[in-house]
Amino acid sequence: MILDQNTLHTHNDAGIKLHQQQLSHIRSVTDNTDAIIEKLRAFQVAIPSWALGTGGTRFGRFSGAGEPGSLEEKIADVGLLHALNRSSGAISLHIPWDIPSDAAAIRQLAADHGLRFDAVNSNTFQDQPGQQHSYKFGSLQHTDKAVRKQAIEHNIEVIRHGVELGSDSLTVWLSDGSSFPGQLSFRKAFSRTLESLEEIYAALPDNWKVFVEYKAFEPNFYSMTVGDWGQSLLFANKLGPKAYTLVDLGHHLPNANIEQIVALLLQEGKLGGFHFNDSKYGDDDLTVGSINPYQLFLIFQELVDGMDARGMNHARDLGWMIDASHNIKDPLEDLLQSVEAIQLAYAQALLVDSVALEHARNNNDVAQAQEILQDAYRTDVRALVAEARLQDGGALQPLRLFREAGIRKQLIKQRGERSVATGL
Ligand code: RM4
Ligand code: MN
Ligand code: MN
Repeated sequence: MILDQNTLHTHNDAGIKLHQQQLSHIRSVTDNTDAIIEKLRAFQVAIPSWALGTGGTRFGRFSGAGEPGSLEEKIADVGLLHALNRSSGAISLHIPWDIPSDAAAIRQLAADHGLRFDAVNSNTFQDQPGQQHSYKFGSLQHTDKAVRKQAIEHNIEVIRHGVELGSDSLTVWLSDGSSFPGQLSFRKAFSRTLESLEEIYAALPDNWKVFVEYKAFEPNFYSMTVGDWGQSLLFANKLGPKAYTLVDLGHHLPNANIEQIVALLLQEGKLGGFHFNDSKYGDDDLTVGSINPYQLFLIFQELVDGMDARGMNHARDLGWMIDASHNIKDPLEDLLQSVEAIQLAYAQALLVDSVALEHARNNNDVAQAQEILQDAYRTDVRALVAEARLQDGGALQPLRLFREAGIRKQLIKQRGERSVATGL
C-alpha cells in the first residue's frame, strides 16, 4: 500500500506547532543545526528483506498478521517505512530467501518507492531443498572441496543477482566453525576459507566491495572461523582493497568495546559495513537503542570522528543496515524505532565539540572529556531528526502516524491474517 498524502499532512499539521517550539529551542542552544539537519537528510539506513516478518527463537515463532508474502510486498513495506521517515531508502536482500524472478521489474518497483538495493547477502548457513551438499560442517571452510565449490558458486550467483539489481556489495556471513575441541584445525579452516573467499573476490565487479562479517559464537559454540574483528581483518587484508570488515553490533562477546573496534578499523581504512541492533546478552537482534543507547552514541561518535579524519562521506562510504529480528513487536513499528534510534545517536555524535574534546584529551582533563561527550548525549535532538524528516516530506512522528493511519490493519486486509514472510 502507498501512504496517503492527506493523512500524512493532517498528521503533520496537528503536530507542527509543538514541533516548531521544540526546534527553536534546540536552535537557540546549538550552533550548527542546519548542517546537522542536512546530514540527517542524507543519511539512509538499509532495511533487510528478512526483517519485515516476525522472527522467532528456537523455541517458537509467533507470527504477526499481514506480513509480506512476496518480495514485491517486502519492497512495498520498506517503501512505506521510507514514506514515513524518509530515511529507509534502501533494501538489502538475502539470497535465496528473496530471489528476484524478474530483476528489471523488481528494480523498477524499488525505484518507484524511492529505494535502491544495498548489499546482497549470501546464505551458506542453511541447507536449501534440493541442494547437493550439506553445510552441516561448514561451507567455505569445509574439508570437502565439492562443498566449498558449491558455496563459492552460490556467492557468485548472489553477486550476479546483485548486479542485476544495481547493488554494489556482497556481505558474507559464515556460520563456519566448530562446536567441540578437536573437531577442526583452526589453521587449515582459516586457509581453506581464505582460498574460497579469494575465488569469490575474483568474481567481484570492479566497483564492488565484499564485507566479511564476523561473529563470536552461534551456531558454532567452540570456534567460529570468522569469530572476531581480528580474523575478519586478516581475511580482508589478505583479500585486497575491495574487501572490508563488517561490524554487527550483536556479534561480540559481552562488554566488548565496540567503539574502539570501530575506531581502529576506520583508521585502517577497513571498515566497510555496519549492522545495527541491540542486545543484552548475545546476538539478541533487539531494536536498536532499546538496551544501551549510550553505547550506540559512543559508537557513532567514533564513526563520525573516524570518517571525518579520512574525509569520508557519512551517508555513502559505509554500508548501513539494520539487522534485527522482531519476536513480539510489529516488525514495521520496530524498524521505525530502530531507524529513529540510529538517527538520534548520529545527531548527538554530530553535536560533540571535537575541538574541545581534543583539547581536554591533550590536557588529560578526564572529567572535562566526559562532560563534553555526555553534554552531547544528554541533548534532546528529537526535533532535529523530525525536522529532517519534515523537510524531506516524511512524518513528524512516524510511529504515531503508522498507528493513526491504521496501516497494519490495512495490510492485514490486503494480505490476510496468516501470511508469513520468508526469512529466519
Ligand atoms: C547472522 C548475521 C547475518 C544475518 C544472519 C541472518 O547472525 O547477523 O548478518 O544475515 O544472521
Ligand atoms: Mn548481521
Ligand atoms: Mn546476527
